[in-house]
Amino acid sequence: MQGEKMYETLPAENFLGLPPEASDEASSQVIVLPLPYEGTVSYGGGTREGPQAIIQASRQVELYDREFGRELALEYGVHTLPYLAPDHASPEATVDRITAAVAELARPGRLLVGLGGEHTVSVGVARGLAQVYGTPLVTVQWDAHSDLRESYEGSPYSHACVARHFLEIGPVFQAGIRAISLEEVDFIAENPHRLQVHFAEDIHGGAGYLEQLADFIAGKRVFLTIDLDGFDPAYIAATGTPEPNGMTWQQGLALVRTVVRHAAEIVGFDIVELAPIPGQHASDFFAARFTYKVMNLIVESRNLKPG
Ligand SMILES: [Mn+2]
Repeated sequence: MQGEKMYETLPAENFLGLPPEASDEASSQVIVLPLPYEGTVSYGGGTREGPQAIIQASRQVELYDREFGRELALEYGVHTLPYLAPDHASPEATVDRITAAVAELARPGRLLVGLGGEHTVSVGVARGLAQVYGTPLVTVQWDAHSDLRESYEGSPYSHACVARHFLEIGPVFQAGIRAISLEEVDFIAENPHRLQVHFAEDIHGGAGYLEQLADFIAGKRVFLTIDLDGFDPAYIAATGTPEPNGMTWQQGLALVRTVVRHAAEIVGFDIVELAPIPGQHASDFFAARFTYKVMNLIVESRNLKPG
């Protein structure tokens, strides 16, 4: 919008609280884009505070990753950008702004990480990545909700509709789902070739869904979108729409490991829907630590792959 700033202030700390030599823009392999947007939230509010809470909590995360035996972030570098200002004209205008920013920032060899914000921000992240890497771009969505409504509370850019937009750029694989409408169930039945939905009870029951995920993404470029309400409220209470019978840390990492192993490349990921609860740090810290772990898995696998 005219006269409105594209970016707001820099976060007080960068992600992980890294020293300048491990967080400068030129040499960092990972770039963090904070997206404090909250416009169509339907239940609990507060997602606009999500990026700040994740960055603040990330300062307490150990840089040493026991799986790899190294302080990985100091090797690959993580640059944190200023907060991208929402465009208050409409949700669509904000999505357009995020799309433009991501298209400018993403490039081969650099991992783009979005920190939401409500899930609507992911539409901009996915579109921006698709502009840089081309289509089809497969979306893997970790979520309690299918987000497949055509429109919700008057807006096709509601957080309840994001997966419809992911489908515009490629097939979609969803896992952890446990809250869904009749309209969405019908839509899933009508779109078996480009949409796979795996429900929480099937994953808890040990169904072999990771093999189906591996097949779905084999050799493809992937955008990974992690709605924190995919996890159980016991671990992440601070989301706008918490749903019982959710997923564990280990189940989340199993999904990420499968994508890392079988996709051609994860070109970007985002972590969305944290709505921090003052005085309760556990959700913020879980989000920060999971974000760092996903970064480590993706960057390490990239640096191991030839070419
Ligand atoms: Mn959700």
